[in-house]
Amino acid sequence: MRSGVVTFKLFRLAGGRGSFATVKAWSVAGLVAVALGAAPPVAACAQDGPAAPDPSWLQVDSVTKTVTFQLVAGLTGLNGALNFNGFRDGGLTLTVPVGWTVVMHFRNHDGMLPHSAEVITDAHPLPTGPVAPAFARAFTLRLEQGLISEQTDDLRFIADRGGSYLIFCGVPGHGAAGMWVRLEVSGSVHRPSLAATPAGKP
Ligand SMILES: [Cu+2]
Repeated sequence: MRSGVVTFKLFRLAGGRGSFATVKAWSVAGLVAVALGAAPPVAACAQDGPAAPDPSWLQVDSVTKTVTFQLVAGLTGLNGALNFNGFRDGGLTLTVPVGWTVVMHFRNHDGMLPHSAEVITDAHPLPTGPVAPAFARAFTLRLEQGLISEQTDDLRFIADRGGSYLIFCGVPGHGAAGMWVRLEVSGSVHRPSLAATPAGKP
């Protein structure tokens, strides 16, 4: 009966994502899960990206009020690598106190596609390409063309206005396809944090 469960899950995934590569990865994970006697839902969680953000992605200097974030485009194969740090569609939120300096060390880990990043105002619908950044210098070089595999660039800005923002890939079509996570600039927190959050439209 196990194989029946796995087949159902693969079918459901194929309908939801429509990605052959993802389905293939799932089928392997499912078979491994069955072989090990693990429950398929555990494998399902693992395939959706890290269950929790890696603490090493965030460095906090409370003296200079600077938060440094390792922002990695295409860290995993999730969503055809259209993800930041393995999260898509707002599934990761960086929260910083108002007035802090934010440094994002951007790196493109995707071996196939170019990517970029910019901080933009939360928008409906999502832009189809680059838009004006919400803060000065809150964008990478070659915002529209993207940086190629293993290229890096830094975003550096002062989060001087509270609100809800998106960390968005400016390469046409990527952001709208889910390549964005969230930045919250809050007047009611005293320390930056990074957390998995419900994925969905902004
Ligand atoms: Cu991209």
